[in-house]
Amino acid sequence: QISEAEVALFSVSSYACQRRTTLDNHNSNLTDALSLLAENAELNNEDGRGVAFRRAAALMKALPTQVISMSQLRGLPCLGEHSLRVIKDVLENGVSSEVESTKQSKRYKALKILTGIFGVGAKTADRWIREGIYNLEQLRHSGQTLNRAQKSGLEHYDDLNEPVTKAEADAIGEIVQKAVDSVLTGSQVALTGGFRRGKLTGHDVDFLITHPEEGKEVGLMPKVVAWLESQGFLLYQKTTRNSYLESKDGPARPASNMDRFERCFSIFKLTKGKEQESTQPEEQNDLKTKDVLRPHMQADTDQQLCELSKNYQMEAASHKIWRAVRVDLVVSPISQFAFAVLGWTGSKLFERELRRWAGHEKNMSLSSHALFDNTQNKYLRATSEEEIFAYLGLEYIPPSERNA
Ligand code: 8DG
Ligand code: MN
Ligand code: MN
Repeated sequence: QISEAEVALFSVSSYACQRRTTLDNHNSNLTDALSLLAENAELNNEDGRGVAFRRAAALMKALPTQVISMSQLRGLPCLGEHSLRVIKDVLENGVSSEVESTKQSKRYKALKILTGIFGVGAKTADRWIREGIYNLEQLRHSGQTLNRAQKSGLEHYDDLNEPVTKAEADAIGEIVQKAVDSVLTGSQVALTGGFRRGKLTGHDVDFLITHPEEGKEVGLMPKVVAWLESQGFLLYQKTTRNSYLESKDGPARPASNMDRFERCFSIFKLTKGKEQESTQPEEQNDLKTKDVLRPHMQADTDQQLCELSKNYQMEAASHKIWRAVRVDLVVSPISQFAFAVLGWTGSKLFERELRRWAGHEKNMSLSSHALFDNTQNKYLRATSEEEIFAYLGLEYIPPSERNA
């Protein structure tokens, strides 16, 4: 037993953008529990509750040591009644009963599986569940109409749910750089998202593209995409043009946290590492069932056919020399580049907290395009992230410490 007096109290700022959050987390038992409840809330379109759990999880992530007693949490911000209940449960029982029952619920499992399909959000998954669709098998046989993204997402489901490694991110970075160099010399590519924060894996790879001469970047995305397509690097792409200049409601106040850059959501076809490449010739990738079902193997019953088909799939998967990877490409004019880099580096909660800080504490509006000072009624120009933090009156936090 530790006495009250021996317990170290933490002093932590209330906005995540005032804190340094590295990847080394001393309270993953607590943050895992809170993050799962946050995710569940988001999957059920309960955004307020989702943010509350995210903020609580981020606070626990920022603590310098492991929490062992509730008394250590006295006076800490961001911890609501519900989050405290969950933390108490984990500290006392090793697990949270609410987390355990959520994990086991049929609805949560189905929401996870269905939203694991690229192009499927919480709303679509909810509609499918109400129609009795709980898994991929049922979805495939349901006759539901899928859009282009969802078809691609279903086709590459396993690959896209397999974490992307830093080595894969770098390999894709080289391809994107090559594409950009081929269509407009002098263009620059920056790795953003989780990999810029030092994460070792991610669910996708995020890139920001710009050109040092303002205006040269206009129309760049379609050219980059065309090049990638011509080289066979794209399994799927959807390009959206820049809508920043045409908007009436003012650039610093986008409708949501979606920005208006020219962007491309894509699925890359990435050739696997060299060892595999040299031992597996390309044609083997397109094995048909009949090629794998050796002639002497006769499938007499459906069950045998199913068995053989499973063997084929396993064999085909082991021969596969490429994998599908989600890639986000964004083009920014150089004048907005610092804001774009800051906005696309994340984490999502860090970004949300930066905007909340700007609005509530500084009467400013921050977006991935610009910073507007509502008091002075003017835009504040910046060419680096450091300058933006300075305008906001915040200590500079490097990307590796934005893992809130
Ligand atoms: P992960 O992929 O490694 O799992 O994590 P991540 O890299 O942190 O997450 P992400 O979902 O790829 O998002 C990366 C950053 O990009 C994050 O800060 C949120 C931001 N982002 C979007 N969409 C948009 C958008 O439409 N506008 C802006 N400004 N930022 C966006 O994901
Ligand atoms: Mn990412
Ligand atoms: Mn992304």
